[in-house]
Amino acid sequence: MKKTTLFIAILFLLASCSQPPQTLGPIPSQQQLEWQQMETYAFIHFGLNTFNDMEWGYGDTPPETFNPTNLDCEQWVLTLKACGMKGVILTAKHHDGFCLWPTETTDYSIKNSPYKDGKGDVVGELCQACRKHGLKFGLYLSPWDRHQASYGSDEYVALYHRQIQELVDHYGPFFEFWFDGANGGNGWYGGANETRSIKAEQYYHYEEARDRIWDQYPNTMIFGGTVPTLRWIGNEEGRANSTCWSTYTLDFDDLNNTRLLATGIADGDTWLPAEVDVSIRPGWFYHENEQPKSLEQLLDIYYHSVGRNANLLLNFPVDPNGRISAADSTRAVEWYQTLQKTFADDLLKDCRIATSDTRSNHQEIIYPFEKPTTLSLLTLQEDLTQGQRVERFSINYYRNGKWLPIVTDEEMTTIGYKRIIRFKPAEMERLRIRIIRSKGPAAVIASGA
Ligand code: FUL
Repeated sequence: MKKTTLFIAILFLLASCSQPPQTLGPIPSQQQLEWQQMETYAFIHFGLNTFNDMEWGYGDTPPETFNPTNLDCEQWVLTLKACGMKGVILTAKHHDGFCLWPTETTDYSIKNSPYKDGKGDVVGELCQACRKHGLKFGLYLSPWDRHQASYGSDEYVALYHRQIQELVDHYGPFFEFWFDGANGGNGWYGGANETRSIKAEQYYHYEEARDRIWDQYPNTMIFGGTVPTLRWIGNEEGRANSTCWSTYTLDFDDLNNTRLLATGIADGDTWLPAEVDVSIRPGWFYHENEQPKSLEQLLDIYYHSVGRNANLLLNFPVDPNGRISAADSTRAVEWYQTLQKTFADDLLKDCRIATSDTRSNHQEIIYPFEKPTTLSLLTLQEDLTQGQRVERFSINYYRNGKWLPIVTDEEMTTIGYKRIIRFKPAEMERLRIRIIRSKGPAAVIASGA
């Protein structure tokens, strides 16, 4: 029997005797499961800000300044594929209101830029490149628009919905659609130069916005607004909490509670898995004086996102030439190859599971090694079709006649889709994983490195 299957079988057996496993609480939809399996995908922040050294354009920057001379969406896609990204989400419109596709809804678009003499369409070009090279495609369309005179009125909401409709009609399918959370404040607003505040929860009619997308592409995951199918992790530093539930409550206040967003809600009534968004550089947009994060920082980000039951949305700021810079692509490929090497060999794969100890009343599994083996990483995964169950576990190793705890800073609480525990390298004769507390019988698989 294959090791992994055996582990599942044993854990169910220990805890549930003859009862088949029951679902406890929310479980993911098929679309949420498939999304979770993507693990890593990219953000691209590109627009007027790129050419004006800004993060949040005010809405009055001239479209003529958008002038990439060497733009190549295939270069983006091939770079992202080389660092293991399964999809890409582009800022079709950021808060400044400038549209990267030739929209009918406003003149504040690529049509009035020198790029391809106004005939360019970055959304379309990236969409094509993704299709050609097999990368999933997604879009970010900022609800907040600092350019539009009508922002704050119903007229603007209708315009925003028309923009969604155009994008759906021309560029789908999308694996994910972002309704960004930054909403209202000061802006140009057609020359008004004022501060406008709205109540996001009601103002944007998010249900209708979502339905426009789902009418044609029902498998699109939704970020933000009042109707999300995934949740923001609550920070932009690349870090989920070590306790990270995929369950939550769909209450608008909770959706803005950064402490809860990082941990999830153990008894939440909705499956709402976490996404960690972070930029490879300090800014979301390109700034010449910024450098990519170090390899160590990127590895920490991976272990603190994918390794803590969250997906990783890693941003690449495209430069004013229209390229992902060599510094960023070199670093990201190095990062991906390091991870590939680290996880190439599963050191548990040849273990014959010989012992399972029920005396403690815990679900547990012991891996005896044929010869002393050094491990420093353990990957655990729950079968999410049964929901997320494990609340506490422990990892021990056997050496010279004694069981010892592994040495790690990680709290050993939740597992979820994937949990990677890094620990001080330890040579061991056996490894023991014990499920100490769980909402029900847990189905967990493990691999080691
Ligand atoms: C935030 C925005 O304000 C930032 O500019 C960036 O787009 C980030 C991903 O989301 O809410």
